[in-house]
Amino acid sequence: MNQATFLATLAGRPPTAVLRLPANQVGRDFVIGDIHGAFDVVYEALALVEFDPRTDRLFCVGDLVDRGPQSDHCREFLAQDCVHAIRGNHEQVLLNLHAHGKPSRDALLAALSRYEGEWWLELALPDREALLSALRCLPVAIEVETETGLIAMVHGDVPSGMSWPDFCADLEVGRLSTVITALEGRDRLKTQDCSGVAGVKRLFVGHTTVAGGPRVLGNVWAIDTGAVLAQKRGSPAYAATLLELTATEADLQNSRLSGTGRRTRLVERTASTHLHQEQRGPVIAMRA
Ligand SMILES: [Mn+2]
Repeated sequence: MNQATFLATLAGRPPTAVLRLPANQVGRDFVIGDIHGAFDVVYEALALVEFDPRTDRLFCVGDLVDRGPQSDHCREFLAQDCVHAIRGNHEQVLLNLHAHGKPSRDALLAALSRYEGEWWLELALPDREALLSALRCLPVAIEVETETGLIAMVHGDVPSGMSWPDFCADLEVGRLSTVITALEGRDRLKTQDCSGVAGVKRLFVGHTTVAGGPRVLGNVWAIDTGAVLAQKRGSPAYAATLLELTATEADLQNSRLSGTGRRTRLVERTASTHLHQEQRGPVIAMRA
């Protein structure tokens, strides 16, 4: 996405650039890496941790669509109260394409082929409109209060050396260079920059697929561990990663691969896993 293309999206700026949420007093908070249409892997992971949609929350670091087989489930997924997602560059591409009404067929085909988004063509027009409305509401970043401090997430990156409060201030005024880094930056991963992000306890990012589990760089955890690749290829190097927000590095070392073909990596807080067991009661599946 070049800057000229991106300018079109200023019309599609989210009503809330940075979503700020209070601590979850009644359940657990989880975050999952890029989904890319692999929703059955997500539901499998949630079942493995006995996710309770009445009390638990699921955060997503963006790129819910394209590449995988179930992108058309995105709207139904986002409509669940327990799901809190930010936008990734793939969502932004769809918004860009439709920023000025119906795109030309050529523009649509070129972008969809580049981003493996051909599923879009199969959607009925009202469903496209409904999904675009949902995507427009996705914030660029989320921050959540936890008992260990403020935990944040963004799809791409925070510019190197920029603090979290400065980053949020930029997003709120729509500063283009910062928004682009938020959606598709990956310099920190490329350069293995461990300097971290000041002003926040931990930052989760997606966008850059890492093999062999999450990568920790300072207080930044890169958690796009290739859910869709696990689903499509069954390669042991890739798995969907579902973690409790406050999991520790020790928990990460003790994470386990589970589920069909061991395509899910679960990182649960050993100390808190059973803390709310009695309160949770019977588990309700998010989807039949
Ligand atoms: Mn991405």
